[in-house]
Amino acid sequence: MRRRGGTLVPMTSHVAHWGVFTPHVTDDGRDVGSVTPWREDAAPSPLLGNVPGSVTRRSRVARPTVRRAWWEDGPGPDPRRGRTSGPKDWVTPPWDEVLDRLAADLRRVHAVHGAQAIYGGSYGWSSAGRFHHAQSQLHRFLNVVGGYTRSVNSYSTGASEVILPRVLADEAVLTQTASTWDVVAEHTELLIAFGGVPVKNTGIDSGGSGDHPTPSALDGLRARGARLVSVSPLRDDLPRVGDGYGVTAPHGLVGDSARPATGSADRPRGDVTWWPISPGTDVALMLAMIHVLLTEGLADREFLTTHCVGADEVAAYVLGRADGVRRDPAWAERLTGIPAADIADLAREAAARRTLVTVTWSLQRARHGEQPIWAGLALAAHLGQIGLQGGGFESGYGSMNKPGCSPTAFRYPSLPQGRNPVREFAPVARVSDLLLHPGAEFSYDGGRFTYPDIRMVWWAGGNPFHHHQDLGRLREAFTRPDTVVVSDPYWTATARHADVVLPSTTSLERDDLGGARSGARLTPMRAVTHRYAEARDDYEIYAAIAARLGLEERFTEGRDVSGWIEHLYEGFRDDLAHRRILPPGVEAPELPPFAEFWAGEGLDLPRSGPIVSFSRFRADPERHRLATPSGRIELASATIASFDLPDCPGRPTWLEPEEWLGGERTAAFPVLLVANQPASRLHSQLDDGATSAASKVAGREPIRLNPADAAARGIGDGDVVLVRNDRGACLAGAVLSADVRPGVAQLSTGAWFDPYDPRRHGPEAGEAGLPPGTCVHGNPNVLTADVGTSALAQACTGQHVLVEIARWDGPVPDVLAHVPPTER
Ligand SMILES: Nc1nc2c(c(=O)[nH]1)N[C@H]1C(S)=C(S)[C@@H](COP(=O)(O)OP(=O)(O)OC[C@H]3O[C@@H](n4cnc5c(=O)[nH]c(N)nc54)[C@H](O)[C@@H]3O)O[C@H]1N2
Ligand SMILES: Nc1nc2c(c(=O)[nH]1)N[C@H]1C(S)=C(S)[C@@H](COP(=O)(O)OP(=O)(O)OC[C@H]3O[C@@H](n4cnc5c(=O)[nH]c(N)nc54)[C@H](O)[C@@H]3O)O[C@H]1N2
Ligand SMILES: [Mo]
Repeated sequence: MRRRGGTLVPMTSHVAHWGVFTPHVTDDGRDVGSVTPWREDAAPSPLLGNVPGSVTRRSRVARPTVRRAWWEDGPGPDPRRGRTSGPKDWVTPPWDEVLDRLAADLRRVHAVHGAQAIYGGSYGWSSAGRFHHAQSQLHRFLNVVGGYTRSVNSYSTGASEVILPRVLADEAVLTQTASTWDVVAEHTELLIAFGGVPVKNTGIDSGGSGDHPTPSALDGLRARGARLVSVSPLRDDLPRVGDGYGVTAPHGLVGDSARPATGSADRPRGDVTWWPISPGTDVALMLAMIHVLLTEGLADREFLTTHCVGADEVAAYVLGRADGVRRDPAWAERLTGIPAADIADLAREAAARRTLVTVTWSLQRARHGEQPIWAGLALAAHLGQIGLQGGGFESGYGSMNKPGCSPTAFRYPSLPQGRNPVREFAPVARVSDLLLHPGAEFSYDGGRFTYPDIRMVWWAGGNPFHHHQDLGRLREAFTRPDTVVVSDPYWTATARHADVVLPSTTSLERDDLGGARSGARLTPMRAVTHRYAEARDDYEIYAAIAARLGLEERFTEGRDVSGWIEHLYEGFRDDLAHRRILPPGVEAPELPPFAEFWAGEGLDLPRSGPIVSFSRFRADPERHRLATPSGRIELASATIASFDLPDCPGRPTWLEPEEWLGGERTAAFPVLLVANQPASRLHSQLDDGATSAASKVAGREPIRLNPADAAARGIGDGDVVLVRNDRGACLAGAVLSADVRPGVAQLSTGAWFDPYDPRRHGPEAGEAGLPPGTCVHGNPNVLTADVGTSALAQACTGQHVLVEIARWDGPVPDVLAHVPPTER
């Protein structure tokens, strides 16, 4: 494998989910000292600032590390798992012995319980790079060994992945064929953005692109004088001109100064209106707008008749024909806090102008998360502009550098995962239920299924103690299996809840291929630093275990890492040359042979676009039928109705959630916490990097609250606060901001879970009343509810939770989350 030293390797590109960049390696060749963003990136992500120093950071796992009780007493359920109290609870045997034991344990689980007893769902983002993608590696390995219980759908769009194929189109199709930003910037007159267009999220896409068009597209839209209505509890979900991603890399990025700012203050501001909606009530607002369109004769009857089914059912519900409840603006004002007259005016304006209705993915990450997508689609259908330039409905603008970006016309190469003979599965966000309730039945997408009895959990490239809800319950769930294996480069909270921790390399330490569908570059990712300590590639780890099981040849097919990378590239090149993966009308690009590609900077590939979503369906709904049962947009679904689910009826419906400002729980927990994506990092990744570290307040994750709510509680800017409810508590650092709606607070996800343990953090805070298990760092998932969106999708509901907030005047424990448990 290629190793590099020296100070500067300027022509080497690398790819992270937050972009393409050049890493500048330190003199000793062990780490990255600084980075230069890709020269053609109009808006490089500030997350690049987390990269320098990430190879040798203290939080790296240096060598295979095993929980002493598992090593000495053998596998089995253990209430002490995840509750180790210091270095003496861990042992660090040599790689060979650890791999021997894992091979033996895999044999045991297969022989005694069967392949379905292994949970290989292993959800998570891992890192960019087509070959070393951690889940693909793990899944291929587990398939070679005999299979595993898998997870279905994602935390991102778990509700739309299930409901959208039944009413419109596959989530993936919707994303890939969303109207491109250039079309929107040129044609949209009124943008009604539920959840805003949170530019902070658009530095990211899976695989990483060198192109971030959202900030300039928004500027273009504003410059044209379009009206933008941002419906969101946070004003900055539609950033002011020049605010860009909302955070900056504290030490700057090399080469960044040459770049024009993402917006400039003297550009016209357009007409931006902030509608500070009560979280979780968007459906009411959407239905009330439909009410206005129907009662004032503004609904597009023709479009509803020719392109949709179910409009009558929606009308009956909205007009209250069956139950006498009119879903009109006055009704919606009581639920949403938005004045009725404004709602009515916006509906009229929307009917008169070229209007685009967008919903961010966040809206579905709450109870009944299926409904806002469906109701948003219904609103757009009543406006009748679906399929027109700059009009219609889109999901996920501003959620990622993906919807609205011109996609590459084909798939990139990836590691074949083989076949999984195991039928058992769990919806991804039901992981605690799966581990806690073997044999229990659950509903999903109209079916009834049973959770298998999981004896072994293997996680690579994900961090459930970052991403899952109700972490106290997840801790309990993680005590149930016999064996928990975690591969990660870093000592995440999930690694701390494992029996066997396998130190993986980071992408900077290995060769790979980089590419994202929203970008159009295939990048040779050459290793830039030495490997850290005893870290190994996930591939090598699985190959070594496969060898112990007599399955090495099946796993490796006789290739080493370089062999695989060349094989994947040449296969891709051949597929393109023979047009196997090219849609009609796209010219086949000619790719150089591997050696030439590998020595270069990367290849530009064709992109599709400009795209106007659903334009063909609009032009001819018979010839271009949708993949729904009726071939049309289903504003009501006979299929979903037939499932008879109280929490997901057969048409868009306002259903009161448990965690919202209008409910009974507010008596005890009056503040609605929005737990959204962090502006300063990707999820929990590189939380100890410079951009993320600079965002912390009093060493904790910042919690933003409205000055009035802070004053009522005697909380000042920079104070440490205790955020709590009946599930758990965390400390956080207060930031007062009028950009947050009154009654709402915002605490992003991703601060590494650091449960208070008097043995590690010292007894003082506990004596002052800090409950054990309180996250001293600020992870909101200690508070969130572990319930699905509904019995239809069973998706993540982590975005909203009711809490109370108070100033914490007791001793403040040090955050130990970034210190390996083998040290303290
Ligand atoms: N409350 C609340 N919770 C949420 C959300 C929310 O809105 N609110 N959002 C949800 C969403 S949308 C998502 S996608 C999830 C994200 O949750 P995750 O995807 O689980 O979060 P990450 O921090 O990206 O975890 C990736 C892990 O992979 C590791 N890794 C990186 N490269 C490699 C590698 O090469 N090999 C190995 N073995 N490991 C590697 C990283 O160190 C990191 O620990 O969070 C969800 N959780
Ligand atoms: N910097 C950064 N970017 C990211 C990520 C990251 O971790 N960091 N993660 C990536 C991933 S995996 C995903 S899936 C996407 C997620 O994309 P989203 O889910 O869209 O992102 P969020 O930031 O969770 O939420 C967007 C905004 O929705 C608003 N919102 C919350 N609840 C409501 C509501 O009830 N009604 C309305 N109208 N608005 C509401 C919040 O104020 C929030 O800022 O982001 C991606 N981009
Ligand atoms: Mo996500």
